[in-house]
Amino acid sequence: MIVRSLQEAEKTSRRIVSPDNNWESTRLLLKEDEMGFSFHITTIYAGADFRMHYQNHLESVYCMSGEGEVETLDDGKKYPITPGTVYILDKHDQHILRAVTEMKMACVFNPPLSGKEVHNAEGAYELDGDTLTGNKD
Ligand code: 9YT
Repeated sequence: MIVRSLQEAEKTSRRIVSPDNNWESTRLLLKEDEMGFSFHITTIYAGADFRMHYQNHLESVYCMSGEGEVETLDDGKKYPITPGTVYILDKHDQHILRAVTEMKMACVFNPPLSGKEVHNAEGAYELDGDTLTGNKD
C-alpha cells in the first residue's frame, strides 16, 4: 500500500507551478507508482483563462472548491464548474478552463504522468515527460 500526505508532497518536487502561472499541481501518484493512472491535486488560480488539449492523455477533473467554467472548443459549449462538478475529457477534447475564484481540483490522468510534464504549445503533455521542466522527482 502507498500512503502519502498532500501537505508533505507539496514540500517536494511533486508540486509543480505552471510556467504561465495559471495553476499549480501536486502529483500524489505518478507513473513510477505503476498504478496505470496518475492522481493530482491541482489549484487553478483565480482569473486563470487558458486552453488545453491533451492529445495523448485521458483526464477526469473533479472540483472540490471554487467556481469557474470549462468550454469545449469544437462546439463552443460552456459548462459551469462548482464544487461537485466533474468533467471528463474522454475524447481528447480541446478546451478552455476559466477560474472565477481559485478552484481546487482532483485530477486523474491515463496514461499516468511521469511528473516532469509541462504544457506544450498545444496545451498538451508529451508522452513519458518528453517535454521536461528540469524538475526532478
Ligand atoms: C485541470 C487541469 O488539467 N489542470 C492542468 C494541470 C494538471 N492537472 C496537472 O498537470 O497536474
